[in-house]
Amino acid sequence: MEKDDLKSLVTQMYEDLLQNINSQTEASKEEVINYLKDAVSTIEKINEEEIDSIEHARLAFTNAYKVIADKSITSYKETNAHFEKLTQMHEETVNQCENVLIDLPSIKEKFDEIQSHMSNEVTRANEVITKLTQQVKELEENSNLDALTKVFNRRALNSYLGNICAKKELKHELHLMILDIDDFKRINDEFGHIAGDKILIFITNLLRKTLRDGDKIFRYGGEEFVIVLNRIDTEACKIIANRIIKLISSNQLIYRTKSINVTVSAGATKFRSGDTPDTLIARADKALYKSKQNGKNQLSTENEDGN
Ligand code: GH3
Ligand code: MG
Ligand code: MG
Repeated sequence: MEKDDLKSLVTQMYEDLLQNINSQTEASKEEVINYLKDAVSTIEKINEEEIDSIEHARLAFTNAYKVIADKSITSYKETNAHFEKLTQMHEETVNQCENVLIDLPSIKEKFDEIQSHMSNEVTRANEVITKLTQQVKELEENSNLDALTKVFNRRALNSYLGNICAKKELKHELHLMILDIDDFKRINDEFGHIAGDKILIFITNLLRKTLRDGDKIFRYGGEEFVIVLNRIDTEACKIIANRIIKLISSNQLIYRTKSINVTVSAGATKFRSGDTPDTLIARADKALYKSKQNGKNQLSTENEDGN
């Protein structure tokens, strides 16, 4: 279940509920909310300790969304059942009018009763939807995963680098690389924001396929990614970075019959003892700046030995 799917489901539910004014018992409303709370706590558990297992994190994230969606559907079905009851009440009232003299005041009273049931249900349904939407928002805010691309987000990067830099010394070599999509503003302007989003997903899928399990991918900003490469030397880091750059520039993305060419620039640096997350990122950023200055679609590095 993608975020957009979920949002449209929630919107659809909201619209359906408004149209099919319905009854929703207190118990099942509480049930929905509790279920959503469980989903949020699942997401909160995807923390630094589990950061090594992106598949696990992604699965838990997707499952939590599925839980919300399933519960939304169940709640909607219950709502429909209650609505049927209201319709029956309506019908019974009308049927009572047959074969007897119409007692207008008592009929009016019955319709007023149904009317008041209905408006109560609209209020309740609105409350459920408001809370549901809030839970989805919290789900995303508390997660370590980026909702669009499903790679780790900046919050996860901060905690991951924080842990690394807190160690007295690293037992293995570590390289950090920043990737920035070239001319992304122009691409958005030319092909639209949705095409831009698809490019972000396309690039993360490509990165996932290219990198090893131990490597970490983070969405650092809008069109910037940070990749942490463990247990490789600078030469290998350059080979990997150049492979990624070439793969991206040689793959075309077809969007609504138009083919879009995308390139990325990269900046990489090796971890030094005494580095903080800020110094490490600042060096990779400086290298990235060189790549942009030198014409984009390329890698630059920033290392002590000039490599
Ligand atoms: P440069 O080659 O120098 O990096 O230029 P650029 O256009 O890529 O960089 P700039 O910082 O000027 O613009 C970045 C653009 O990225 C602007 C913003 O609209 C777009 N962007 C950021 N986040 C998203 C997103 O989630 N989706 C889409 N479609 N666009 C995004
Ligand atoms: Mg940028
Ligand atoms: Mg850019």
